[in-house]
Amino acid sequence: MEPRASFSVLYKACFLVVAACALHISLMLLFYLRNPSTENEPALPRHSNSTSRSINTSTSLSTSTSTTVKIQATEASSTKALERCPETPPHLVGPLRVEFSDPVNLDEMRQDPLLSEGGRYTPRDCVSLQKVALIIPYRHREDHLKYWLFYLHPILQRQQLDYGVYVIQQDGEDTFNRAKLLNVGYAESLKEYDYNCFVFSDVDLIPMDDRNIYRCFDQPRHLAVAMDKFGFGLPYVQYFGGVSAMSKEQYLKINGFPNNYWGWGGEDDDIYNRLTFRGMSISRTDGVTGRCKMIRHDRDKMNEPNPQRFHRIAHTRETMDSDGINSLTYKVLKIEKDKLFTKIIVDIGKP
Ligand code: UDH
Ligand code: NGS
Repeated sequence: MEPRASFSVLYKACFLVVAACALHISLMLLFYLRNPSTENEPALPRHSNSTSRSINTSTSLSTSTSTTVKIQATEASSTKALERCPETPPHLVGPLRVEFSDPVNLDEMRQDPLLSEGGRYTPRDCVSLQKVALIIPYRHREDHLKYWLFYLHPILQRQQLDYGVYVIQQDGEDTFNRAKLLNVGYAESLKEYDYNCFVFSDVDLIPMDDRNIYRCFDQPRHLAVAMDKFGFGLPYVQYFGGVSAMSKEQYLKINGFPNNYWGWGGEDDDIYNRLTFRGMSISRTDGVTGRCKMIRHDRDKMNEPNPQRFHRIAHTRETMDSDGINSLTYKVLKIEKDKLFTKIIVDIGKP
C-alpha cells in the first residue's frame, strides 16, 4: 500500500475513534444531567426513613413534586410510630384534694378536645399500656356521678390510660343488682372497643392519690384500699368491694360475676371466693396511696340488705361455673352518648 493511502486509512480510523469517544461523552453527560447521582447527598435523619420513601413514590407518580413532597412528609411525621407509655406515668401528682361540699360544673370538661364522645380518651403522645373500660353500676345517683366524672377524668388522663367510661343504669324500680350490672358493662363495653382491662367502680368512690393506677395487674386488683369511712383501712383483708380491676383473662377465668345477688351485700365476697377458687389472689397498693373518699349518702330504696347473701357466698364453689358471664341475660333499652360517659340503660329483670 502506498504511504498516502495508508495515511488516509489511519486518518479515518482516528476520526472514527474520536467521534465514538465524543458520542460516548455526550451520552454520559446527558444521562448524568437527567439522573444526578445520589451517592454524595447528605444522609436523612434516621427517623425520616418513611419520609424519604414517600418522596420517591410521589415524585414518580406526580409532576408537581414540591407540593406532593411537602404533604407526604407531613403525613409521614404524623403517622410516625408512637412509643409505649412508660410504666410509671410522668405527670402524676400524688395526693389529691377531694371535696364534696361545692357542686361541680362539668361544662368546661365537656369542651376538652382530647375527650371523644362517650367518655373515650386515648393518649396522644404514647401508646397506652392497657385499654381500660371503667364500669359504674348506677341508678338515681346523678350528683355522685358528677363528682366521679369531675375527679376521675383528669386522673385517668394523667395515668395515660386508653379508656372509656360506661355507666350501666338499671331500668325500673325493682331491687338493685350491682354485680349483674357489672357483667352487663363488661359485655357491652366489649362491643365498642377491644378493651383488655375492666375497672368496676361504685359511683360514690373517689381516689385521693393518682398513683393508685386504675389499670390491671398480674392478679385481680383491689383499688378501694383505704376508704375514709373505714378509717382509711380495710374492713377485712378479703374485702374486694368498692373499686376493683380485672383483666379480660382474669374475669373470664372466674366466669365473671354472679347474677343472682339482688339487694345489698355479699356479691363482692362471692367475687373474692371465685378468684381464690381459681388460684388467684388480691393485689393492692399501699394504705397511703390507696386512700379514697366515699360520698356520704342514705341507704338507697330497693337496695335493702339481701337476706340470702350468707347462704349464697357459702356456695360459690358450686354455683360459679353455671352463674356468671356465661348465663347473663339482659335487654339494652337505650344507649346515651354524653361527652363524658356512655350510659347504657338496661332491663336486667327482677329477683
Ligand atoms: N347504686 C346505685 N343506685 C342504687 C344502689 C346502688 O347507683 O340505688 C350503685 C352505686 O354505684 C353504688 C354501688 O351501687 O356506689 C354500691 O351500692 P351499695 O348500696 O352496695 O353501697 P354503698 O356503699 O351504700 O353506696 C351502702 C349502704 C349505705 C348505708 C348508709 C347509711 N348511712
Ligand atoms: C360486708 C358485706 C360486703 C360489703 C362490706 C362493706 O359485710 O358485701 O360489708 O360494706 N358482705 C356481706 O354482707 C356478706 S359497706 O360498709 O361498704 O356498706 O361490701
